[in-house]
Amino acid sequence: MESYDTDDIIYALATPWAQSALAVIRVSGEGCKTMLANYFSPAKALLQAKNATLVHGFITEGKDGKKLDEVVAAVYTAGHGYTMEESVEFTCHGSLPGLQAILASFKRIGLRPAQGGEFTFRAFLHGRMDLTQAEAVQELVAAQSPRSQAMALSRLEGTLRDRISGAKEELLVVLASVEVQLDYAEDELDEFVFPLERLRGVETSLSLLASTYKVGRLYGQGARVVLAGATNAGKSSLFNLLLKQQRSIVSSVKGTTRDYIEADCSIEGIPIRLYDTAGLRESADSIEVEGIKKTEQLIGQADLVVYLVDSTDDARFPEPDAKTLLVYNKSDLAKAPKGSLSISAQTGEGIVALAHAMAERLREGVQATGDEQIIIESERQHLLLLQAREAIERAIALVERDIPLDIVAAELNEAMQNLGELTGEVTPADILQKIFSGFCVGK
Ligand SMILES: Nc1nc2c(ncn2[C@@H]2O[C@H](COP(=O)(O)OP(=O)(O)O)[C@@H](O)[C@H]2O)c(=O)[nH]1
Ligand SMILES: [Mg+2]
Repeated sequence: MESYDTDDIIYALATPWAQSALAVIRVSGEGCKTMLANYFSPAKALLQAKNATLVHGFITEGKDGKKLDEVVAAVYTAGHGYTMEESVEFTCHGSLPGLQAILASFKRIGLRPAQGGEFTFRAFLHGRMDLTQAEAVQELVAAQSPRSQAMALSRLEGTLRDRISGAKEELLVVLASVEVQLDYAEDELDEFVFPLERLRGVETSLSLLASTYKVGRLYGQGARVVLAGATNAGKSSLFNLLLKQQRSIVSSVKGTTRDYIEADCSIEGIPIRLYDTAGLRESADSIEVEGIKKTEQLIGQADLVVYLVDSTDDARFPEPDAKTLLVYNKSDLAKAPKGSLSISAQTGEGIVALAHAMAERLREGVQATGDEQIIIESERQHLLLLQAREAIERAIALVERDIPLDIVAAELNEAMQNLGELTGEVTPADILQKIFSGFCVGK
């Protein structure tokens, strides 16, 4: 992947490549208004447009040239708009031939097609947002559940950025007092009292934030749920029933019944990837053996296994572990043991309770803490929060053991470094590139 250039004019279709009523093409970079005015009618209207104004007109192939589309251009001058660069956003008709002609024309006149994440990268570079907000843009676009969409929107507004800034300020106060102490010989100052409570406050705040990762991940990235059990237990019936009942937002079914089938749905707001697997039983059939191997692999990677038992059969089944939900099927034919989860994949009896039990099991131990509205879902952020917290814990331990202050200061600086990486102030260029180039619209 090439590294981003930041002083040329870039363009991209910001909406999906598909027939639609409207489509948006973005252009950003110094001088783009003047450049585009040569291919716009009325040219003067675009040239003279003030910041954040709309201009109605036509994109053309050149002065007096062929009209390519009738559009509305939203114009931003430097220091404004999404990228904080001079930029124009064309709302065009969502006609594929029309869009193709415009995009080809923009390329021909020397604009550069933007790479993934490049507009947001420029927005970040120009101080429009910090790294947590830039990441929130991608998380917002990619959100699979209303809850994760709301959490991303809150981070985009800067709630996470502000929380981290607050922690950094506190840390800085502690560091400053330590450094003053280090700058003067001990006997020159009154007895130094380390601001331990202040440091513990920062530690608590970072701990709380890090602990929200489990919730954020559950609602953001969702969970893998595997339907397992003997052949004929009713796995495929349950699979179909769950998909129908839970109104899958996206449903991508692939694979074969011999292997496994997967589909996406949502249960109580948790995005679920559901797997229907081959029956777990002894077999000599080589294709089936392969299927069973796959099933075992899927179970290994699952967040939750719904193990179906045929109530009409006294089949053996595994001792349920923490991630296995034992469910008795065919309640219409036979009674399940008392107190067990019992359903009929045929009549639908007990399915709502099962879906709830699945959601409850997935949420176990991942409840958000009280008023904590800021929830993180990025593994990168989680890791840096943990590292910062650990450095602070080490600093606290050193202070408690009366270890010299310069060693304490080194740990505090380490924590500052971690938090600076989190918000993007001191994030290495290659990591930035990796983060932004992972951004994309649609799939
Ligand atoms: N009566 C009854 N039959 C069921 C129920 N669930 C599944 N079946 C039947 O059991 C057979 C095996 O079901 P299937 O879903 O293919 O099981 P799988 O092999 O585990 O995928 C089919 O004939 C289903 O119609 C149920 O709850 N009640
Ligand atoms: Mg089946």
